Formats: sequence, C-alpha cells, structure tokens
Amino acid sequence: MALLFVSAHDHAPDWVAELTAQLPGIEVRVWPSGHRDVRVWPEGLGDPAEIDTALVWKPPAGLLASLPNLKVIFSLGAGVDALLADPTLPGLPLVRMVEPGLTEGMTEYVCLHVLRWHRDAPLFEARQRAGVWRQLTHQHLARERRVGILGLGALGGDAALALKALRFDVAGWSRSPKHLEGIATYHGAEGLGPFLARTDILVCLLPLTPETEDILDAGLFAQLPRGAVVINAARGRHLVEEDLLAALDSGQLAGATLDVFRTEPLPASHPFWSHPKVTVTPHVAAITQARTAVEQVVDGLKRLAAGRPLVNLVDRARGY
Ligand code: NDP
Ligand code: OXD
Repeated sequence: MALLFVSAHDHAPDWVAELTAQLPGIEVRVWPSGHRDVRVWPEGLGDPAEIDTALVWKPPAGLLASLPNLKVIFSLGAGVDALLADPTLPGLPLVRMVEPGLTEGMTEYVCLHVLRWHRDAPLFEARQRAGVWRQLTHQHLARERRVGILGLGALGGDAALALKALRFDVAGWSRSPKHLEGIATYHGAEGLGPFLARTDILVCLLPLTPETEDILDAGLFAQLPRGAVVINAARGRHLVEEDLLAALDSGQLAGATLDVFRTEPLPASHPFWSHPKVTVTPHVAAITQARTAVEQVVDGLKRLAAGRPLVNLVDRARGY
C-alpha cells in the first residue's frame, strides 16, 4: 500500500526523504507529477486502489474520493477549511496539522507584527523614506498595551504565552472556557464584546468555519478602542475587506497586518498592496515543514497500525 502526497508546493522531496527515513519501505507517490527535482519515486497516482493514506494540502475536489481503499487523510495544514469545502471528501478520519515548527513559526510572526505596531515601526519606516528625523516623546511599554487573540488553540495559545513573556497585557477568546496562566480569557458570544473593548492589538488565529467567516467586520471593529490594530494570520474569509478599508480610512483602526486574503495570490490591483496603513505578507506566517512535522504523520500511521486512537482529529460538526 502507498501514501499519496499532494501539495502545490515544492516540498515533496523533503517529505519523501523524511518519511522514508522514519518508515523504511513506505511507498510515497507524489501528485501532481512534474515537481522540480523529483526523480526517484513514481509520480502520479499509479493504481488508485493501492493508496491507503493521503497527506495533502488543497487537493483538487474529487481526488480523494477517487481512492477506493483510502483509510486516513492527513492535512499538511492546520486549517482544514479547503478540504471540508469539497463535498465529495470521504468521511474518513481527518487529522489536521499540529507540529512544533508551525506553532513556533506562527508565534514568531505574531510577536514580530505585534511588536512592529507596538513600537511604531511603520511610522519610523515612513519617516526614513521621507528623510525625517523626529522622535516620539512618549513610549508605551508592552505591559501598557492590550493584545487580544481570537482563537486560543494550538497556535493562539502559544502566541498568547509568548506575548505574555514579552510583558504584553494579553487576553484570548475561544469557543469553550480556557485557563492559561497570566492570560485573561473570554469565551462564546457573550465574551466577545468585553474582550474587544480591552484590545489595542487584535490577532486573528481562528479556524475558518461558518461561525467565524466574516467575523472581522465593521461591527467588530466598532467594538475595539479607536486606533486599534488588526493582525489577520488565519484565513482571508475571516475579513470583510471593504469594512477594513473603511475603518482604516475613518481612523477607527490605525493599521493592519494581513497574511491571508480572500483571493490568493492577492491581485496586483488590490488596494491593500499600496495602502499606507496595511502591511501585506504572502501567506507565510507559518509553514508546515517536513523536518518538524513528519513525526506527527509517523505517529498517526503507527497509531492506526496498532489500532490506537488518532490525535488532532478534525471534528467535522464543529468544522475544525
Ligand atoms: P485550533 O483548532 O487549535 O484552535 C482554534 C481556536 O479557535 C480554538 O481556541 C477554538 O476554541 C477557537 N474557535 C473556533 N471556533 C470558534 C468560535 N466560533 N468562537 C470562538 N472561538 C472559536 O487551530 P490552530 O490554532 O491550530 O490554527 C488556527 C488557524 O490558523 C487554522 O485553522 C488556519 O486557518 C490558520 N493558520 C494560518 C497559517 C498561516 O500561515 N497564515 C498557518 C497555520 C494555520 P476552542 O478551544 O474552544 O475549541
Ligand atoms: C495552514 C496554513 O493552515 O498554512 O497550516 O495556512
């Protein structure tokens, strides 16, 4: 039996090397064919009946349904919204990605961009471009800056603790109640308003589900203190783009860092590219890498072989 690897990225060689090092004898098939530098294993599906495991990022709709003996689907991404959007997705165990590299990468991204706004880096970058030497007379300390994280899961929880270690005044919002040392926690619809009212820098790390789609809209921005900043590193469809532009233009929001977009790549004509208050990064906040992520997949395969329960299973009813 074989593992089918599907990804638009060129990291198939790393995955094949890591998987075969840990599970000698495993057959990995890479789809689609034509990956750069992939020369040493069969490309393409081969006999679909021989595939029992899939390790995938955004496979085309219908591909997984065409594998009659598939037993488990591992997502290369933490977010499984694209997979769940395929109406033909087989009702098999679906394991999402939780791995140290992804978590550490996201925490670095969040800390970088929170600090960037906190220390007025965009302002000084603009002044440098204009050749202006002007100091600020008042400097906020991190403990005076209230950061709020939407989503306190694998990524949001780690980022919250790292920001706390930098002395920020951190709060988080989740669906169910949470206890995180030193973090003010809020949950559910009734917790959202009070959470937003005390948030100067808002970070979105929610999964994209029917409940969270369009959550970053005018109504939410209006509940933040005037001059707040929004960082979206989750999914583009969390954000109502025109509401963000209006909130930036009115001064309700002072800035935004966006890693994810409704359309990716972000179209060349999109106003975000040149907006003076927007920082754009190309969906790179955190990337699953074979060297840190292979252990989760290997552990899953061993659990499956031993009949032990899988971990990080997606709850399809919740959508994450
Ligand atoms: P988790 O499933 O571990 O955490 C999700 C968190 O969101 C949980 O705390 C959950 O609450 C909360 N949540 C979900 N739905 C709601 C809701 N309706 N109301 C309130 N809280 C809610 O996910 P991860 O932390 O691993 O990942 C989060 C997302 O980050 C991914 O889904 C993906 O979209 C995005 N991502 C982006 C990357 C990038 O490069 N830009 C890289 C990796 C991930 P509870 O704890 O109560 O269940
Ligand atoms: C993910 C992502 O969900 O990279 O892992 O966006």
